[in-house]
Amino acid sequence: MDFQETEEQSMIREMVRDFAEEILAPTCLERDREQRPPLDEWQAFCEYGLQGVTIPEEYNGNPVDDISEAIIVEELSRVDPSFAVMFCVHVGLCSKTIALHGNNDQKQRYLPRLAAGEIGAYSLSEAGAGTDAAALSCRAKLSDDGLHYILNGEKMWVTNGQSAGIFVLFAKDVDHPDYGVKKHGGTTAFIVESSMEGFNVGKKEDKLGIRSSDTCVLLLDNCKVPVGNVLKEVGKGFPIAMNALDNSRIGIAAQALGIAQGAYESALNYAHERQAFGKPIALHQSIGNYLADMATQTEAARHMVYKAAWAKQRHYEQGAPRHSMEASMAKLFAGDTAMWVAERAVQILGGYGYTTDFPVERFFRDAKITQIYEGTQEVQRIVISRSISP
Ligand code: COS
Repeated sequence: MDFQETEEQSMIREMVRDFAEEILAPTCLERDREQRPPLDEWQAFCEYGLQGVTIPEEYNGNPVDDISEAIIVEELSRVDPSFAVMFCVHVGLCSKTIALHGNNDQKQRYLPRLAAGEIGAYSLSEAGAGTDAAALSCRAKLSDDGLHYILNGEKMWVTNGQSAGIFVLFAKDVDHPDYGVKKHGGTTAFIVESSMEGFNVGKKEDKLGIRSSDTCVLLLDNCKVPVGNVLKEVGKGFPIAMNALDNSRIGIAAQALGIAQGAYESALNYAHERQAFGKPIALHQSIGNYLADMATQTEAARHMVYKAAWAKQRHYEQGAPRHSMEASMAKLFAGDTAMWVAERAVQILGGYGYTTDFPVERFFRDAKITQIYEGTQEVQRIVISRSISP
C-alpha cells in the first residue's frame, strides 16, 4: 500500500491550486452574492484541458486517473465549491456517463463538444422524485413517425441548468412493457440539447449556499428528442442513473473534503494571528484541540475519498465489484466532516466568522449541500446498508 501521490497527481494539484487562487479566489465572493455562474472562469479553466478528464483521447479528451479527478475537485472546492460542482457535473454525471454508455455515434457527436468546453449537465430529480429516484413522472412517448421521443414534464435541481448545452436526462417511456409493472419500469436515459424544440429553462433556485452554481427547473413541453439520442436502450435507464450517481458521489465527497480543508486552513491561519490573553488563540488549549480534531477529521475524509476513487478505477479497469459502497461511505463521512469543520471554523473566528469578511461564512453555507445532493446522507446509509447485508 502506497500513500504517496504520484508525480502527475502532485503536478495536477499544484496547477489547480494556482488556478483556484489566481482566477477563482478574486471573484468567488462577488459571484456568490450575485448568484452569478462562473462562465468567464470556466473559459479560463478550459485552457488547461481539464474539462476533458473523463473523455477518451480519441474524442479529444485528456484522461487522468480517478484519484487525480478527486484532487481537482478537492483543490477547486478549497477555494470555490460552486465552481467545483460545475466541474463535477460536467466531467462526471454528463461526460463520463456518455463515455460509458453511449454508442459510437453518440460519443462522436457529443464527447468532442464536451471536451471543447461546452457545458454538460444531468437531470434526474423531480419535485416528487428526489430520494426515491424511481418515482419519476416525466414521460416519453415515441412520435407517430418513429423518429423522435416526445418528452413532457418538469425536472428540478438541475446543476448547470442555465449554462449547459448538453444534458443526460431521464424520463419514463409510457409504452415500455415494464412501465407501471416495475417501479422504475420504462426509465430511459436521453441525451438532450438545450436547443431542441420544447426544451425550456424554468425558475432559477435562490439557494443558501453554492450560490454561484446555477440550479434550475427544466420544463419539457413536447420536447423533441431524436431516437438516436437514447443512451443504451429504451427502459434501461435506471441502472445508468444509479451508476452515474455512484461515480459522482465521489466527486461530491471530494467537494466536501475541499470545503473542510479550506475552512480548516482559514481557521488555522486566523488562530495563529489573532491574539487574546497575551498569545495567539491557537495556543489556548481549547482552540488547539478544535484545530487538532479538524485536521484529523479532514485527513480521515481524504483517505476515504481517495480510496473510493481508487475503487472506482479498479471497477472500470479491472472489472472489480461496483464501488457503490465506497462512494456512499466517502460521501457520508466527508459531507458530515465538511459541515462539522466549517461550523468549528466559524466558532474559532467568533464574530468575524459570522461576517462575509472571511471565507468561513461561505464555507459554512456551502458545506450543507454536501449532506443533501447526489443523495442525502439518509440515501447513502440505504446504499451502504444494502451493500453490507450478508
Ligand atoms: N449501479 C447499477 N445498477 C443499479 C445500482 C447501481 N449502483 N443500484 C441499483 N441498480 C439497479 C438494480 O440492480 C435494479 O435493477 P433491476 O431492475 O434490473 O433489478 C434497479 O437498479 C433498481 O434498484 P433498486 O431496487 O435498488 O432501486 P431503489 O428504487 O430501491 O433505489 C435508492 C434506492 C435510494 C438507492 C435510489 O433511489 C437512489 O440512489 N436515490 C437517490 C437519488 C439521488 O441521489 N438523487 C439526487 C441527485 S440526482 S439530480
